[in-house]
Amino acid sequence: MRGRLGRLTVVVAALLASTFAAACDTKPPPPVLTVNVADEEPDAGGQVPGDANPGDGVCEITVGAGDCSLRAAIDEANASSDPTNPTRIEVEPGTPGLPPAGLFAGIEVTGAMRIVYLGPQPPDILTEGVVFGGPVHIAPGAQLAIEGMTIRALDNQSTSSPGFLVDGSLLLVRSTVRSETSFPLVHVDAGGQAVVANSYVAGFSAEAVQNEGLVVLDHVTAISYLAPSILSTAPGARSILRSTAILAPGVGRVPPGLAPACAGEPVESLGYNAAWDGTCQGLTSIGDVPDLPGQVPPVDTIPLGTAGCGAPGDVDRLGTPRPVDSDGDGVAACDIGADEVPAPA
Ligand SMILES: [Ca+2]
Ligand SMILES: [Ca+2]
Ligand SMILES: [Ca+2]
Repeated sequence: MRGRLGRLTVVVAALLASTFAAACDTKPPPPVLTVNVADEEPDAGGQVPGDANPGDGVCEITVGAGDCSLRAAIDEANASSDPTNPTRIEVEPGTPGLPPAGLFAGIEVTGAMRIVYLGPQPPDILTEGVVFGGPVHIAPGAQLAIEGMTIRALDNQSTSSPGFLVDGSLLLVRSTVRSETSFPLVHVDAGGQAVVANSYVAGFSAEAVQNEGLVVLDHVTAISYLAPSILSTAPGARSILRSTAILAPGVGRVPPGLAPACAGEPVESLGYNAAWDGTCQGLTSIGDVPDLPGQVPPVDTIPLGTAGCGAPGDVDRLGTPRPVDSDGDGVAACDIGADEVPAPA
């Protein structure tokens, strides 16, 4: 058991290192594209205006105007990014239409980029956030990181695809991402990988995460409403979980549903995971709660210094430093899932 956990820890450490590499390496700063206008609504053909001249290092829909939408920034990054130093796309709070009304149709990611929302997440995640009107496809070899964003994946076109279709690499950090479709929120193909950390992922009437490749969930809260399962793992795929909660709907404002937590192959646990109904095989490591009574994860179950709790930069979905003394017993410890429960008043 210790050897298997050791190897898993190395895998997760390597994947998470890529998450935070920008803060501690000696590379030159990445190119930065700043989004300053909202995306326009798709035309009748589902097309949204993009970058006027991809590859010139400038993000603008109109030559000389500097009007940089998120769509245009992605176009420019696709054409000019360096996979060893991904382009940073900054979305500032107050950008017209972002959030809540930013909307764009299907996106093809072929470069390497990190989209960062610089403001706080909107308070109402059920009605606010950036709207993706179609699938985001991450091509083989491409990298998409998303940090601090609230995203709704809507099925408002003739979409018949997951919110994120991952053949390359997807990284979600401190984000809130949910589907309003009958397709999985995140589908990882064989050869693709997704790392989700300190984030909330919700499927609607399909899986939150449908895994045929490699998936790492670290401090994630995953739910689906009415789905075959919340997390499915195909034969040959690997789902590695740490400090993650797979919950029945009915938590907070989410309406009740019946989605089983897991389907398919057993998950691989690095400890401190919780699932609501006992369907997640493999939750046998320290701190795992495979059949969660009451469907609400217990708080303060991850001791300081364990499983990354309290490590430098350890913050929850909303940016609150961990750990918090969530049960008021005088000892701060980390909670399972995306959010650190505030200290009792
Ligand atoms: Ca350009
Ligand atoms: Ca405590
Ligand atoms: Ca806590």
